[in-house]
Order: sequence, then structure tokens, then C-alpha cells
Amino acid sequence: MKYDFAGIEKKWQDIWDKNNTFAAKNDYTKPKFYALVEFPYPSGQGLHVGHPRSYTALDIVARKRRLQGYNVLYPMGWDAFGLPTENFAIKNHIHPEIVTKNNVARFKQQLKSLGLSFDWNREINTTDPDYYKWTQWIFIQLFKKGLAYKKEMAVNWCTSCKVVLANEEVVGGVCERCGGEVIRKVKSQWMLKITEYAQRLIDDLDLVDYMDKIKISQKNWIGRSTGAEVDFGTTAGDVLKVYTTRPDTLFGATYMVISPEHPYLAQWADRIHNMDDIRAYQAEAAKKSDFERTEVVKEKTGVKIDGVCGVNPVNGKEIPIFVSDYVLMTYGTGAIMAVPAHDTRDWEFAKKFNLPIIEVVRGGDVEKEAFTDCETGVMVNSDFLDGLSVEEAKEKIKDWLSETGKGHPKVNYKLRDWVFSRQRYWGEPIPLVYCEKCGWVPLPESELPLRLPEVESYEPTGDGESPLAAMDEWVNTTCPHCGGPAKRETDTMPQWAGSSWYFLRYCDPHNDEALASKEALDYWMPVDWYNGGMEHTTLHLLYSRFWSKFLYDLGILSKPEPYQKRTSHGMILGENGEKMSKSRGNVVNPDEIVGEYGADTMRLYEMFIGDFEKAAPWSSSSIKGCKRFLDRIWALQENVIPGEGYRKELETAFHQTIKKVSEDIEALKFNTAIAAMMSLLNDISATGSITRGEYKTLLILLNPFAPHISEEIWEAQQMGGMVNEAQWVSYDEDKCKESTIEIAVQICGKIRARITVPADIDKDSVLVQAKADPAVAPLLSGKQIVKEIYVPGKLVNIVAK
Ligand code: ANZ
Ligand code: ZN
Repeated sequence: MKYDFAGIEKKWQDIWDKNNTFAAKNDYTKPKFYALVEFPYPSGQGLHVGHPRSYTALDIVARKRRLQGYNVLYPMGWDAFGLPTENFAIKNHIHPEIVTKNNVARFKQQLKSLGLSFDWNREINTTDPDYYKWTQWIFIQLFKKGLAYKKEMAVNWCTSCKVVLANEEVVGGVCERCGGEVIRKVKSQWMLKITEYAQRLIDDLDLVDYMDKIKISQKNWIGRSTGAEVDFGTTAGDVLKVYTTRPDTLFGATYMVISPEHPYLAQWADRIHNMDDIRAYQAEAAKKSDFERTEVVKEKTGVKIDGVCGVNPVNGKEIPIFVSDYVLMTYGTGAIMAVPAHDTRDWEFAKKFNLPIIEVVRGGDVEKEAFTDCETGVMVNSDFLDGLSVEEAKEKIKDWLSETGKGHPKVNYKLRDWVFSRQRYWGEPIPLVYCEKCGWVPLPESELPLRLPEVESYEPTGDGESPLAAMDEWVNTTCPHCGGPAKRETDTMPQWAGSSWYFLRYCDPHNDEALASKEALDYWMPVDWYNGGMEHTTLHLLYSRFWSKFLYDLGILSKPEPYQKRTSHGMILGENGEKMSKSRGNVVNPDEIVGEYGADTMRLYEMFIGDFEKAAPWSSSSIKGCKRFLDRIWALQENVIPGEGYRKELETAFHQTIKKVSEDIEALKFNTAIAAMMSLLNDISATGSITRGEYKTLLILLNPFAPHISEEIWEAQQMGGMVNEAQWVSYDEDKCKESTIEIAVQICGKIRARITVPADIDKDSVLVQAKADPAVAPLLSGKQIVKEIYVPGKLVNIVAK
């Protein structure tokens, strides 16, 4: 009987489909488990072998939970707005809706072929008007609470295509499409006030169980720092505010720097003698990204302001002010006090421009490099701070600043508000209109969804607006508030919008009165376990946590955090250990693997490939090993013997394997769980047969990993019902202990034999058995025993003469 994986897999996929086997039940009395994986962007390339790593892992968890009696929700959907689809549509003159439909169909067929136990009744698509109606609705609530506002912000502008580019379309400073020059252009944009939630987004990480590295990446992105805002005087009369995390170093400030975008530059234009140089510098800075500007290693550039100086509030000293791009307008106050002795960037700048370096914390050699250590140094050259530690000095100077009114303590966050506007077609229309009389007015709920209109071309207009702006009949509308003439907003939402709440829609995907019913949300939320790529542990996680907190504040959610547990998998690399990519020619197509070895082998292999959290190179030879394992499980059918329990000699092995597989799945150690099953199979094979009871256990353990073959054998062996309806197997801790052990028998310190004895044997019995051993007995005959030693579990030593 051959293992016909293709026939078997098709058969069971059809049965599961027809029976709705994996549908989550709306029975809110049962214990629930919500497993979530990041829904894919349905690209034109189809599924990548990287996708199934995450999907199979949580499929295993979901299947195990079903066997444990939970009502499991394991859903799937499509994050389908976005640039590649739009660009494909522009190039090929196909509606993005059709492109999306085709890509989704392909992805879905591929996912189904892997036997993933998604509840397809709950499939969602972010581009579906019934879905984005609620994305728009959430935006309106944000707007009503003052959390959405318009602001002039810099965008990437391709000077030759004349379009706004997303950050990922700017490659090496030039346009990815045409290679043209990209500059920063200021545009009025919708912003979301995520910064208002910065502290809660940090604090509530204590409520959840995320991998440490994920919590750290969230915290780093939010970037909380504490310090002081200090008012410097200027010879122009204006106060120049700076933010510093090191107010203790105030006496070491030898110059100041303001950002090229700082408004004082325009204000001081009449006083500044070298305004032309400064304008030229501003134009250069506009071409660079924040990232390029603040890189520590980059060559420092800047222009000294000729005509205005700063005044240090602690000693009244006049110091020069520079304009330099390493100071960003978007952080702190857009101006800094520079302390070259204790800050690396300032030090490099001071060396280049020949500025004084004054040591105020002793402990390093500030002529050689900046001394940045805060733990060990002692304050010097700092008047009333001299002799204090850095920590003490920070406190004392903050008090001094507050008392003299020259500054105050300040907490700052790196986190910026979320730029929510895109000048593109393929996104959710922003449901607001602008009325001359009433200002920005949201559409009434009854008018949602505001559908994307049909347009002639998806190409953005040459003046940087979305193609919607060219449709007069769509743009011109009436004000919902006063009935007068009004214009629709033509920007659309970013791709992040739909993915910021999709896990809520799965709870109740067909609801047309609310984003989901309160009962459904209260039952299913929070997600019990969310797995996804490390690349999404900053923005997506932050944005979706922000929206969840907002919905919690509105009373829609009953818990402030959306995901109880978050894990991340490593990337699957090419066979050469490099990232899989078309250009490297090392892309493995999942369809081919499934075709050649079957989905069960593919699933096992993806889980066996290495530590789940780490990157792993593809290996064709290891796939074959996984296939052989399944072939051998299949072949056991020929040697089934009666018996519902485990045979004595296999009892320990079974209990140990159940324990190991049960625990390893929870710890994401799928590779060692599979290794344990392989080792159990070896033990079984050594006996030449398998009892029905043993087979049953083996199939239940295997089922989450290889669901098709386990169903097929279960049915063929008439185990009753389907294995996916069975109960997860349990183990007995006592029976996991090895029941027999091997003991070395020494005569006068020399090993003469090894005997197998029960693990809990006592000294007297072990000695009887040792002395009776055929290799030992002759050596003792006629001799007198002087001493008998038993080292429990290890050895017996008999001294005789
Ligand atoms: C003086 C000083 C002395 C600083 C010293 C550091 C070390 P974090 O910790 O990342 O919050 N800074 C402030 N605003 C800035 C801006 N808009 N662009 C670039 N740099 C800016 O960094 C805060 C420190 O970064 C601040 O503390 C300031 O330099 C600089 F020994 O002030 B510090
Ligand atoms: Zn109006």
C-alpha cells in the first residue's frame, strides 16, 4: 500500500471544507483560544515559503488547542491595499480590484493546499467596502476626539515623475521608478496623535507576554527619555529653547546648533549676514532623510550664523550658533546646546569647526574622544555642581533651572505622530469634506462606506495629488453640516490603516451594524497568541495597539491590549544562506515542494528546519528526511497488533514523547518536538510492530504537524470518527522516568559487567543481581567479600580477597 500523499491531501481538504471542520463556534460558554498570524499582502508573486513558517506554527498550536477542547478561532484574510498592486494596475491598465481578486484567489488556493486549519467563513479583505466602512468609521471617531488633525509635513517628492513617493519607493535617495532626484516637499497631511498614547504604549507592555526582544523594539521605537528644557538667551533678544538629556553638562556647552528648518532663521533673516550660505545649506538638507542626517558616522556639516549668538543661562557666556542637519526639527525643540566633551556628534563637529571642548565630567580624555559615561564621572569646571556625580548634578541643575525660571524637567519621546495621508488611489478614501463655512466635517455614518470611485487612470496627478483630485464630480459635494458646497478630501489612508484593527473584525466579520458585536469582542479578545515577522514588531504592532487603546477608551473593547502573547519567527533563507530573492535565483516555490513531497512533508520540514526564532537556510536533503519519516509512519499499518495500551517496553518512551511534544509546541520548539516523535518511531520500529493504542497516540501527536496523513491512517485503521475530533493525549509524570537503568559492576575497582535493573532498586537487591551475573559469579567464587559499595543509579563495587 503506497503513501499516495496527493490523493490523501486533496481528499481531506475537501472533507474539511465541506464539513466546515475548523469553523470557530459562536458558543460563548466554551473556553476560547484565538490564534492569529499576520494576514498577507496578496502580491503578484504568490505565496513565499516564508509565509508557511508562521502559518504552520500557529496551525499546530490551533489544532492542538482544538484537541484540548477549546473553541478555537484561527482566521485568515488579506491586507490588500497598497503600492505594488497599484503600480501593477497603472502599468497594465487593469483595475486594482481585479488585480487583487486574482492574487487573492491564487494565495487562497496555495494556503488551502497546505492544509492550514483557517476558518474560511471569516475571511476578510481590507479593500472590501464592507470592511473599509469600519476603517473609515474608526477614523471618524479619531477625528471627533481630536486625534486626527491636519499639519504641514515634508513628503518625498520625485522631481521627474512629479509624484509623492512612499519611503520604500525612495532607494538610495533617488526615485525607485525613474532614478530621478527626490526632494522633501512640504504638504498638508492628515496626522494621527499616537504620541498622546506614548506613555500607555510603554506602561501596558507590563500586561502582556511578548518575547523580550519585541518589548524592547517597542520601547526603543517610542524612545522615552528624560531631561530638561533649557532657555538660552540670544543676542537677537529671543529665547532659544533646547532639549537636553544631560542638563548636568550645561557648563560645558560651547556652542549651539539649530535645525535648518528652525523658524528663527527666517525671523532673524535681517540680522544674519550670511543668509545666502544658510539658504543654500537649507536646500541641501531638504534632500536628506532624517536617518541620513543623524547617522553618527556621517561627516559633519554646518554653517555658523553670522550676526546672532546664544547666551548660556548658567554663566551668561556668549556662544556661537550653528545651523546643522544633525539636529532635526521634529525632535525636542529643534535646537540643542552642544557639549563636545561629552557627546560624540558634538565632539566630531567641534573638531571639524575648531570649537572649544570643555570637560565638565572627569573620567576620560576629552581631547581624544567624547566621554559619555554617566556612571563613573565626577563633575568639574561647573561651579556649584563641582564634585557631584552625574546623577546628583542632574537633579541639582533641574532644581536650579526650575527655581530660576530658566528651564524645567522634561520627558520626551522619539515617537512622532502618524502621517496618515497618502496621495494615491488604492487606499481607503478619507471620509471628510471641507466646507468654507464649517471647516472639516466628517460624513454621517449612514453614508459609509465612502467608496473609491472609478477613475480613468490610477496615476497620481502631476501636482502631487491623488488621482481622486482630478474627478470634479466626486470632489465637489455638499457639506453634511450646513448643506453648502464642500469638497471631499482626496488623500487616501496608508496601508497600515486596515491592518490596525483587522483582528477585531474576525471576531464578527459579517456584522453590518458595528465593527463587531460587543459580545463577540468580549469573548474572543484579546488574541491569545499572535505570531508574525520581526519586521512588524515596531510599526504594525504599535499602530494596532494604539487603535485598540483608543477603542478601549471608547468602550468598544473591554481590555486595553489586543494581543496577550506575541512571538516572532526567523526568516527562511535560500539554500546558500542568503535572503531568498528573484535576483539571487534562490527562491523556493512552495507549490513545487507540495507537488513533489506533499503538504504534510512540507509542513513538517518547515517546522524541523531549525530554531523557530532564528533564520534558517532551506535544505533540500532535510526535506527528504521528513518525507521518509512519514513513509515509515504510513508503513506501520502493515504491522498493527491488537492492544489498546502501550506495551511495557515502550511505556516510558510514549509518556516521555507526549510530555515533550506537548511542552515543545507551547515553547515554539517544533523542531525538537518532531525529533522526539522520530525517536519514538525508532523505538516502535525496533519491536517490529505497533499496537492499536500506540498507533492512536502516535497519530494524535502527529496530527497538528501532519494533519492529512494522520486523518487517513486514523480512518483506515477504524479508530473511530476523525482524529481532529479526538482528545489530546495525556502523560503520567511518574511514567516519564526511565523504568530501568544500567549499573556498572566492579570487582576491586575494575568493571566486569553491566546489569539492567529497575530504576528504584535497593542496595540489597542490586547486589544479589550483580553477584549472580555470569561474568561476575566465577570471579567471586571461593573468595571472601570485604566490602560492598552501591552508588545509586551508577555502580556497584565489590572488594573481595
Ligand atoms: C546636551 C548633551 C550633552 C546631550 C551630552 C547629550 C549628551 P535622546 O537621548 O535620544 O533623547 N538632541 C536634542 N534634540 C535634538 C534634535 N532635535 N536633533 C538632534 N539631536 C538632538 O537625545 C537627546 C539628546 O540629543 C539631547 O541631549 C541633545 O544633546 C540631542 F553630553 O544635549 B544633548
Ligand atoms: Zn458647511
